[in-house]
Amino acid sequence: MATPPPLPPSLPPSTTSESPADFFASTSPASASISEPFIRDRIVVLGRTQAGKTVFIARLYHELWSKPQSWLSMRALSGPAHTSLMTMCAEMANGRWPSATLGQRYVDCELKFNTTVHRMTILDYPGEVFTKAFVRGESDTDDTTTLLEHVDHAKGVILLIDPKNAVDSRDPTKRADDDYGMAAVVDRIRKFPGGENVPIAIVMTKCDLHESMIIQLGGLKVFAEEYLHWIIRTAVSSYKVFPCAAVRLNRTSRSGTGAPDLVKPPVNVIEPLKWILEKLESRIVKSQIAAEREAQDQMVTLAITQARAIIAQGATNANCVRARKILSALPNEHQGDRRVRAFRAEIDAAVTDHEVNAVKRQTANWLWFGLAMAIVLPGIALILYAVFKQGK
Ligand SMILES: Nc1nc2c(ncn2[C@@H]2O[C@H](COP(=O)(O)OP(=O)(O)OP(=O)(O)O)[C@@H](O)[C@H]2O)c(=O)[nH]1
Ligand SMILES: [Mg+2]
Repeated sequence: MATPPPLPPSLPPSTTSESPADFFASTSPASASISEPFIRDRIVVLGRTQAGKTVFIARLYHELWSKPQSWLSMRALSGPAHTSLMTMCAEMANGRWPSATLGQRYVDCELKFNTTVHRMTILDYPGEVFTKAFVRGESDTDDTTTLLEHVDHAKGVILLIDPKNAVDSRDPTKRADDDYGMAAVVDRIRKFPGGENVPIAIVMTKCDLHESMIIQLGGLKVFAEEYLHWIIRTAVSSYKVFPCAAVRLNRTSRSGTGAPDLVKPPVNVIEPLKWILEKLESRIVKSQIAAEREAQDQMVTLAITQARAIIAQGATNANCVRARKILSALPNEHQGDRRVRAFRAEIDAAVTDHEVNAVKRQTANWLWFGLAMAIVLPGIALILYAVFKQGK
């Protein structure tokens, strides 16, 4: 088996801070989503006509179905969709590329990544629909409405771009699909609710054919900055560029030098999906940690509020013991909490105040008693003296 040609390494996610240009016209969410909150529940694959969508999708599915990894597997949610994807691969194995997609094709799959299950909607539709929706701005036809609805619900996106088209398409209409059209997709995702951080994998297809062209043009990073800059500027962050060869050519095939070869392993077919899933997973973990912190924070707040209410009734010894008991009932990790420590100090101060006040009160009582005695006792003595004198 021939070894795969080395491909340039993928770009690291950008850290550019330029804001996306306010350039694209597509700003209204699709149909039903207008007044509803955006539920981002699917991963979508998009590309212009002949970008390599069908080949990429079929190979991705075939790889994950026939060689499921312990951490990643994929299953079409309908039998006919599964058969269709596997048949396409079988045809490629027999030396035939799939024919151009005619009708719209939406394949719903279930992805299991580690312990999380994701829904993945694969959109394989004729490139014309993409042009209509994102270049011509026709968003009210049936096919474009469905496409836009999927885009508006995307939690991860794979954009497929044939780099050859980006470089030498002399037809500005064709070229617009890849720069203007793709940037419009990204712009739409970023501007709509929850879209700021949707991971966008920019996959350059057919890199087995275009590798030398990319190297000649300065390598992947320079190429991406030169030819994909509108997409990258609009994405701002949370994107990554992958050079991909989904199916390579069999140069010795009897059915022609351009026949597909399914024996050679693909390059970067699973990786874009894995990158998206990792991003999503790390966000789930982060939000779980944040939710846990929030819950613990509330628990501390509640304990302090209860203890404060008790102390407010009077910082007596009994009340202070009760308040301290409430704080001690908090889990160990919260005993060192800044607010708990501060409130303990408050209780101590309240106790001290209470004790000082008690001593003061007692002293004042004794003083009053002394004063009263100083007045009353001489009076009594005088009375007794007067009575005694009269008796004599
Ligand atoms: N060498 C090579 N050629 C590819 C690869 N992927 C696609 N191709 C070529 O590109 C052609 C178009 O690929 P498709 O996957 O059918 O493209 P598509 O985006 O589905 O096109 P439409 O259905 O017309 O929108 C194929 O017939 C192949 O000749 C690849 O990974 N390597
Ligand atoms: Mg197709």
